[in-house]
Amino acid sequence: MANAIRALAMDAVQKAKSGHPGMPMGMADVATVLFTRYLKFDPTDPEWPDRDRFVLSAGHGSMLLYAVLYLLGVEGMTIDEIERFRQIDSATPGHPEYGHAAGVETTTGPLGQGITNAVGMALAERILAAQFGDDIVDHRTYVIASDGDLMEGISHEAISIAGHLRLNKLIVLFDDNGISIDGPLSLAESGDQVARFKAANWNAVHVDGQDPDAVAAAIEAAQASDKPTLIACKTTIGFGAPTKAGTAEAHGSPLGDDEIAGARKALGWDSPPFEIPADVRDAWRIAGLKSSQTRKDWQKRLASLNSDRRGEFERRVRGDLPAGFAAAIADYKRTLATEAPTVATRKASEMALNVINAALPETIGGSADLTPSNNTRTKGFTDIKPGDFAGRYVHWGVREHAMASAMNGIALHRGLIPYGGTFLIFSDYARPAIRLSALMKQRVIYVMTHDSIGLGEDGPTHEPVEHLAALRAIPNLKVFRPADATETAECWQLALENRTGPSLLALTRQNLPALRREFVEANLCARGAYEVAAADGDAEVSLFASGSEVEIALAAWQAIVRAGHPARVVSVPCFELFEAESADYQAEIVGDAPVNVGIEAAVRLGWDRIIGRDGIFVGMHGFGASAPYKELYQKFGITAEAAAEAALQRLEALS
Ligand SMILES: Cc1ncc(C[n+]2csc(CCOP(=O)(O)OP(=O)(O)O)c2C)c(N)n1
Repeated sequence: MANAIRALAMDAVQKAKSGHPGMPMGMADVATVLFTRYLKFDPTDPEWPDRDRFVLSAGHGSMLLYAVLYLLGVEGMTIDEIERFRQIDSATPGHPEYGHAAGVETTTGPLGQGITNAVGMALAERILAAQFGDDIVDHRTYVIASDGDLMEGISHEAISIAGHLRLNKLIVLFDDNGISIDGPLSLAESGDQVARFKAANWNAVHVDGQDPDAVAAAIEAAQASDKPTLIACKTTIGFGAPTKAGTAEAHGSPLGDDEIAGARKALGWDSPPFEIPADVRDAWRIAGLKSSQTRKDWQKRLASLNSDRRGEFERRVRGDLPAGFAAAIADYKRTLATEAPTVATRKASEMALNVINAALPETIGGSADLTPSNNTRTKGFTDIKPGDFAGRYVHWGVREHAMASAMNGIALHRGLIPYGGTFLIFSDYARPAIRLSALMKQRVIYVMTHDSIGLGEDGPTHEPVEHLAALRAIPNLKVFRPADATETAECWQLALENRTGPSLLALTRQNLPALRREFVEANLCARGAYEVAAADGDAEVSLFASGSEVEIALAAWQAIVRAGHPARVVSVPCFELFEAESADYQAEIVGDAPVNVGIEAAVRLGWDRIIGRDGIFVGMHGFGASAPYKELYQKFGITAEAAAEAALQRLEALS
């Protein structure tokens, strides 16, 4: 049965003229033991909520996963798709991508992400079990990880948080083959992974990965462990290939016709490419049926819940927000309109979260050790602790990258909506995972405070300048920068309602006055940009700003109007939503004033799309500095006076 994986992998890579045969051939025995004997998975219902999750963290070995899904009989994973490995619009892309084929639980390929997604999945399982009971939620998360996964820095973050939280239903099968791309691992690594995992509070063992019984015994021991488990499986990369096995040459290129012929001989496999002997295929298909009764029993247990509980579980898995959520936000906005608080948007975010977390039992908050700064922990929240998953707040520790990647795992698991905080500057430390949230279209919400030089005294190491532009460049990520408490509530609503991608809220440390003082039921941030001050007559100047700079734009507007020139102000809380609007709406909001001014305490990149190449930009041109924030705004010339003066000078030059 394992040779079926090997044959499909080497033949598909050969046909595609690219790909990675070595890992699937080396790990074929381990995968066969796992999928045919232990993984709780039903090919006829691959989305079954209580299935075990399997993550191929070493995503370059994607043919291992595709071969197994085909052999088990997962709908859509046909032999044609295997033959179309790595071809356009196939279900079998170069690295596994979420959404192309049933049974692919997450997108992997950037090493270290998969194992960290799996930590999030294992955590989500425990949280949901605490909420719905073990009768409804009780599954494991298995990972195949490679040397590369474990060399990546993110793996340190992932294993330490998993060990700390005692995620004992997480089982990592490590392909301990001693080979990476450049050659033997000894070129760049001399650590002891088993010792490392043990030090991180894991159970960790060595096994012979080519011995199915040894692998099975290790999995059974792992299932009984009260800690997460690493099983270091000693394997031979490219197992069966006569000259390339055990060498880096088997890693990432087709073996070639002669080598494949030799491997067929060595493995005793005489079927032609893409043909699986009937007895082997039948054995796989029968193994695929093993969880069918378990799934039916689970469905009976779900059906026997009272209708409210069942309805709630099903709603959570579908990802619908509860009825009444929009009304709760509207009520809250009504209060804000009366109270008109002057608050930092990070504080406004906490205020919004108090309403949101009360209305949505599915939110799971957290922060990478900046809870009091990010304001992410709300009234009534209790902490998730080692072995105790009844709370709704995760202290991720100083692990931004793992927080983001594990939040992807939580979102992919279904049933929960994760949000997590850090400083906007440290979005760089989480960026590879943020990009994957966007690629995988997952509802993950990033709460990023201290969003400009407005953070002040901490200085240029902590002051983002290029980050908004860099984040706006990620396709399918919505970057929100609200200007007051009402906009913050609206942006939170939009983030939660955005079911097909991540959102990031960039929030201030410094206080901001209330911009919106009248209740408007509609979510004005939903179109990305809207007029907050109109011109009296034909505008000569249009001022555009986001977040904390809207206040500056309004003060500049007053000065320009006082000088006798009609002007208007547009708040731009979300570039991406604005660009999704009709050309008519965009033209109306951009307007046709002879002078456009953009104000944002960040670099100009991206603003030309709104203010035009000849627009005036009032913002940052280099790094920040350390000082009380009002002095920094003066020093860098991001003031109402500077903006008004630049606009008036330009008007004069044009006249
Ligand atoms: C973050 C990241 N860096 C680099 C790569 C490119 N890459 C793919 S596999 C690999 C290492 C291969 O070694 P190993 O992980 O041991 O896999 P094996 O050769 O055993 O299949 C590298 C560097 C990647 N996929 N992700």
